[in-house]
Amino acid sequence: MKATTLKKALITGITGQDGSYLTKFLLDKGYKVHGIVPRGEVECKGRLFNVLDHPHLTLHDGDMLDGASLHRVLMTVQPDEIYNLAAQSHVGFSFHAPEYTANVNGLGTARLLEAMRLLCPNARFYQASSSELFGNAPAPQCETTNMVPCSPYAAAKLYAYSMVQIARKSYKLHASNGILFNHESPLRGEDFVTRKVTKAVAAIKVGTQNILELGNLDARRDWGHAADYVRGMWMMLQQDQPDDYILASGESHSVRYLVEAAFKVVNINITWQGRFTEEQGRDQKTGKVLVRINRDLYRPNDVHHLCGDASKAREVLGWQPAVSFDDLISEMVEEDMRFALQNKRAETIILKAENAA
Ligand code: NAP
Ligand code: F7E
Repeated sequence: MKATTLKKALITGITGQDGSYLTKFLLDKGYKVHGIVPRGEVECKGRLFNVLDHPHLTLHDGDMLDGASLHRVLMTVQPDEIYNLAAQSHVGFSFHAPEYTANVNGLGTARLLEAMRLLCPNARFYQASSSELFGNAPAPQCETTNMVPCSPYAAAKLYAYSMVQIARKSYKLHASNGILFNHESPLRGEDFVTRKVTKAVAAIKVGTQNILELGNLDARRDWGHAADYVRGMWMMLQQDQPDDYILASGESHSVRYLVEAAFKVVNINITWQGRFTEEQGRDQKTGKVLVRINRDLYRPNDVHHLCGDASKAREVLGWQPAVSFDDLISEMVEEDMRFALQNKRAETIILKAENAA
């Protein structure tokens, strides 16, 4: 019987939200998955907890800031597909660390593309591009919309996006940009607004937090589920020709609406009073203030309205999202409720033990 060789995928940013969903997706498809982990830090692997022992998963030390480490990994693995998900991915933080963000997100991509060109030019390359590239270009945004970055994060991602197109045109590399609109999940980092909200809603419901502080409530985003979006990444690399595609739900909501939707999952109705930085969200039943504005959480420059048109991905790839906004928020709140109850139980046990001592 002829032995079949499994395809090899290499993922940078494997310990992030998308990295963990993509790893599970590719392992289920029968791939051998290799991941690059900066600093080899064990505690960063938390999101991979349910696949860490999988025989087809291998982690390698490597850093987007260190070209030699990327060369070493590519030489060892010789991947068929490369998914470049590694980034300093927080837009707000990029205003505090513009140089670092440019180095990881921008130059890091150039380093990886150059390593691929030299060591495995027949591999296929996916670049995690972002709807932030469009800045405040009018919605809906599609692949031909003007890109006007509003943050150091977006500027660095625009450089990476361009380097992918340059590699494709100059060296005929199979390199594609996925221009992904916001996608979330229970594994979303706690500094991003959806997870910050769902975590706070759960903690407020179980009584371990009193209030949720936010910045710009008027910003509108097109939020989908990470599981749908990693499927789209893979679909792009299965095409004969490389290209750039938007993945989006086509629906947008304000941060204010997100807050209302999340509290509704735990049967709290929020009513709003006051304007601008004086605005407050109260529990309709008790009148208690549960949400207030913190000026420090505003960004020096924000993107007001992102809403994507994913017609090209629908028509060419046959991609469409399966999870609705309401189901996404319910899943996130329910998962955070489980954590919040666990934490509360643990705190009660510790308190009882301390009192008994
Ligand atoms: P994430 O959770 O922040 O994950 C980022 C990953 O990059 C982490 O594993 C992180 O590892 C790794 N990383 C950071 N600096 C690195 C370095 N110097 N070398 C190697 N790895 C490094 O982000 P995500 O939400 O999964 O997003 C994945 C990618 O898609 C990112 O490039 C992001 O910019 C882009 N994107 C995300 C969205 C979205 O809505 N989620 C939308 C569009 C585009 P450590 O945690 O150990 O530092
Ligand atoms: O902010 C507003 C904030 O940080 C969304 C990244 O994955 O998606 C993500 O970037 C909106 C912004 O995501 C708070 O001002 C209000 O208008 O959740 P976010 P993001 O900036 O859209 C894109 C597509 C990426 O590529 C990025 O990698 O919410 N907002 N109050 C707040 N945001 C945060 N984080 N915290 C607040 O307290």
